[in-house]
Amino acid sequence: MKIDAVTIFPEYFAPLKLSLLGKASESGIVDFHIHDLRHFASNNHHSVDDTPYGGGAGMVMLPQIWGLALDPIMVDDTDLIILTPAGKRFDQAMAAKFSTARHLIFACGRYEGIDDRVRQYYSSELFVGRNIRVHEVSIGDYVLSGGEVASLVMIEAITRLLPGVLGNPESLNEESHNHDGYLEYPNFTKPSIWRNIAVPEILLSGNHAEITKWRNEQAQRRAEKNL
Ligand code: JF5
Repeated sequence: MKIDAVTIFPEYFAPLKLSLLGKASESGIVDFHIHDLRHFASNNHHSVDDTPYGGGAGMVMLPQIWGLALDPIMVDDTDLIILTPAGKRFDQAMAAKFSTARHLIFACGRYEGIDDRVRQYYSSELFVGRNIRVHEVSIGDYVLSGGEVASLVMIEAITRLLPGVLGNPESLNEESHNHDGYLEYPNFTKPSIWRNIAVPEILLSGNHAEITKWRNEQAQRRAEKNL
């Protein structure tokens, strides 16, 4: 999978070199390219934004600059992801869907966001015919200062699903352990008593049928929020 990100702060993407993502990149499973939007700014001040038509607070990112940045990387069969608090909520199902994509582009807005004509332009029939899809995505109901951290969240959730990235792929798919991608029962390890708190007896019993039953009950309680 190829992943491009366009940003005025390329340094935000330094963590892509670390841990699981770093290894996935070194092994060629994923190919990251981070682009500095400011390189496409042409005036003396290298401006990437201007005041909003219709008035109001803040600044809006210039469509011409985004067009120059996106045109050369917008190949056939691409999913362009625009991060915005107003987008469709990112969840595990969306991560699974994007993990089957060939090419993702993350457009990281700052200020009040990107001129909406960028979304409109790359959503047009011409691009639909080239298998280019545009998605406005939110990682949650809060406002960040830019799309960079939201992109990192999505990149981590998506790339860990790629074949060969996780050491133990069984932990991804085991139905009884998997509820939207995370464990919902409480976990314990050594020592069996820590600061006078004991691990539940059942987990030390070796009775795997009873352990599975107990874990399912715990997961159920947590799902019902009467923890
Ligand atoms: C952003 C305008 C983009 O704040 C976010 C965000 C919140 N949830 N998901 C994404 O993105 C940055 C802020 C303002 C455009």
